[in-house]
Amino acid sequence: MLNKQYEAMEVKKLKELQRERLKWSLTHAYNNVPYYRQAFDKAKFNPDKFSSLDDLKHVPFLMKQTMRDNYPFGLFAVPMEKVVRIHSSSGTTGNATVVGYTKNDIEVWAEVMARTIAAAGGSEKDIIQVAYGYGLFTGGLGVHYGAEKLGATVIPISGGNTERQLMLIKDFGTTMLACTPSYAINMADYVEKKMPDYDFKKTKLKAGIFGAEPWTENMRKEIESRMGIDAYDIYGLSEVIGPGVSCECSQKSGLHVFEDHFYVEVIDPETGEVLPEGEKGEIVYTSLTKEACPVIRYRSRDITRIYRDACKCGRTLIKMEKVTGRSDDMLIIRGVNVFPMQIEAVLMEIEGTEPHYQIIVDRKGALDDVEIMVEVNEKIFTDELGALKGLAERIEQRIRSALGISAKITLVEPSTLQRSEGKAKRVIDKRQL
Ligand code: DLL
Repeated sequence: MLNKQYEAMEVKKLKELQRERLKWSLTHAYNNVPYYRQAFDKAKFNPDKFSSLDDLKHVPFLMKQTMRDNYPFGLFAVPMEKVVRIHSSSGTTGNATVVGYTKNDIEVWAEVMARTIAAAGGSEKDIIQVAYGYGLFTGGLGVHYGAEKLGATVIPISGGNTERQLMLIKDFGTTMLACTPSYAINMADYVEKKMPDYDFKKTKLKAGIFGAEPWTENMRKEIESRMGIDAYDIYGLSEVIGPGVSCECSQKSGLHVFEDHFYVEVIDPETGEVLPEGEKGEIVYTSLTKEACPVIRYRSRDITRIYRDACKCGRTLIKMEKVTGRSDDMLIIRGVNVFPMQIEAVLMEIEGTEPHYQIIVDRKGALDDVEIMVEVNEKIFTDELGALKGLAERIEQRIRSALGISAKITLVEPSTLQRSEGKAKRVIDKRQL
């Protein structure tokens, strides 16, 4: 553990620290950002009177739309001369939002990312290949600064150029890989198809820190066995800081939230009601130390639950469950709520399918129509037609019984679907609702 003082703080003390920092953050936002001043006034919330964590429930939520309405710098709480960096979200759902960082914000970000890498077993002895994209996306530079702060050696290769990635892993003795889980699978596929002499197990690669998109336990198993490494989930969002909001530890069961910098609540996405710990809902973030772009009760749309357990790693920080979907990428198909991850989980359990799929939703007349394109492995594909048909039927049945929807399954040859070097695009929704 990199920073025992905060990561293993006694919970009572931690809550007291959060209360103090929250008061500062609320006041800072109120005094410096017109949006917060108006929103707090309207809700009759006076930050001077804030006294317990529980009071936060009276504060209005910050919606993504408000961030967009204030494009580009309308929610900044410091003058531009204090802002040393700008990032922007990848805009998976609509327009990108813009965030800024002061020197101190960058320092905090490096700290939480250094802790993240350490939680995955990293230290100054490691050589970390950063294959997240560099640029406005927070993945590349986020991991980069964290790795340098830890004292590790950074290979800032950014995303793409798979053959070169693989070559550097071998030649530079990379020990840790940082990229999206879908890109990790993409690398493993590349080796299988194009580099028969390459063997991950003969390289020094021992671990990966994967995130920026949802991925299942089965996908973890697949990455771990094909690359011969330990795969850790890391999570974050640009609006809150970037990667470095939460991460898995050696236990790989839930992601510890860096609660000394971020306060989390889970709410019912329909009513906005705060849910008790352990219940599933939408996670909401409040920054405790951020200077340039404080976020107060930011509705992330990510669905998870939070809980505190006695983790064997020694951290006392609250955990969040792996994020398996967003309330805004939930598909409603003929009235049934479906998350792409549920489809992935079914596919990964069926022998012969590959973790590459695309869900195409369309409307035929008045009804939703779903087609799932699934890649199958070479062996199945070269078998006789009957085997393919049987497989498609099995997938159809499993999807029907697990999710309650009927979908047309189209099996396609290996390597047909477009590969991603960053976040994978799983859903094409052609419905004009
Ligand atoms: O994706 C930050 C990041 C970079 C995280 C590298 C981890 C590694 P955004 O582009 O703003 O920021 O997208 C944030 O991506 O609200 C989630 O819906 C999703 N997401 C991020 N990490 C995970 C994860 C970065 N580990 C949005 N599991 C978030 C599931 C994730 N979803």
